[in-house]
Amino acid sequence: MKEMENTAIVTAVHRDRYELCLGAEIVYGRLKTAAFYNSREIVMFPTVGDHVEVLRNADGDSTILKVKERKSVFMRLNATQGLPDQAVAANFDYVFITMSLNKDFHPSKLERYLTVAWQSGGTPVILLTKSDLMEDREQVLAQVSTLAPGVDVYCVSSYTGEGFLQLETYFANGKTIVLLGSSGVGKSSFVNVLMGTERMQTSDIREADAQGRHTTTYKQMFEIPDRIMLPDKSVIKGGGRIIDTPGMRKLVMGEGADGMELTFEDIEELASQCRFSDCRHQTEPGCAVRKALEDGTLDQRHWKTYLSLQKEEAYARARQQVLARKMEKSKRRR
Ligand SMILES: Nc1nc2c(ncn2[C@@H]2O[C@H](COP(=O)(O)OP(=O)(O)O)[C@@H](O)[C@H]2O)c(=O)[nH]1
Ligand SMILES: [Mg+2]
Ligand SMILES: [Zn+2]
Repeated sequence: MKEMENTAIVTAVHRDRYELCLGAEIVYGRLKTAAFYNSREIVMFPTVGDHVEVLRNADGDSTILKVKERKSVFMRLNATQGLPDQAVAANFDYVFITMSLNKDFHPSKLERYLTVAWQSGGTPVILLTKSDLMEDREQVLAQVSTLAPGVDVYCVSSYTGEGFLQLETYFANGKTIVLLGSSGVGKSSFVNVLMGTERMQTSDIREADAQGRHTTTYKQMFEIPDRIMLPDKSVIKGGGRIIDTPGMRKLVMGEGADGMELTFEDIEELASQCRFSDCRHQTEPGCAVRKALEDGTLDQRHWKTYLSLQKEEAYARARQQVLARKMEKSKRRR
């Protein structure tokens, strides 16, 4: 038996077994028990996109020793109190926020996705899907560009191939895209066009499943081929990787206010004009936010989204502090 230490990328997670891309090979790995389960410290468990240190085993499953530091990540709230939140996807460069224009488009949803995307460490890009069903897109496009200044927006259709050519710039070796969006907006169909085959199940198939089985927990990273053939048989340049995941609903707002600031620049700007620097925008005199709400220059709905996201952020920070304290304690016990 020959063993070697290497760095691999996690491409899929199946219960306790991890699919790993090691150089040009696909191998499988399991977690080293002593490093992950018997550790007194809080450890990061691998997720799709993670770079991990592995002990390569030529005869069977390799051993995952450690998760390397992440450059970007989406976290999901852990239902069990006191346990760390779970990573959903990691190390992506672009976050494709997907919303289908026929049913799914809501300004507050877009603001929430944008905030989560900015905080993740990736760069948001907006994909308005199912453009073949869309009759009047001008109004929505105008709304999107006000809500997301400086963010690139594309209308795409996986049925006709519209919009894919403009996305060529994001398909590049060494770059990874993650899809963010509600179920049913066409994420898996999008991946299937890039891959040229039905790599991900789409909801058509799921609905046809007589047993009503749920395959929705499936997440995977794919290598995008160098050349992509669109439904109209035209060919565009591909490259890089894409992560499709169905579990992007309960994403947690991370620590730090960067994402909030970028999505709610207008509110931060107003708040800086309040008479008191610690104004809570309630009953304080000289409050610029309340004035703007009263005269209509600040949209009520936009303000409400901001408030609810801010609460979550405070919550995330409190959680983080509890975990940090726990970690400190466990270190001192050693
Ligand atoms: N008209 C139209 N329907 C689409 C398009 N992309 C996906 N769909 C349909 O939308 C449904 C959900 O697609 P799916 O890819 O499973 O969405 P996901 O849940 O985001 O992965 C399926 O019935 C698809 O056939 C598109 O570009 N145009
Ligand atoms: Mg899907
Ligand atoms: Zn104020």
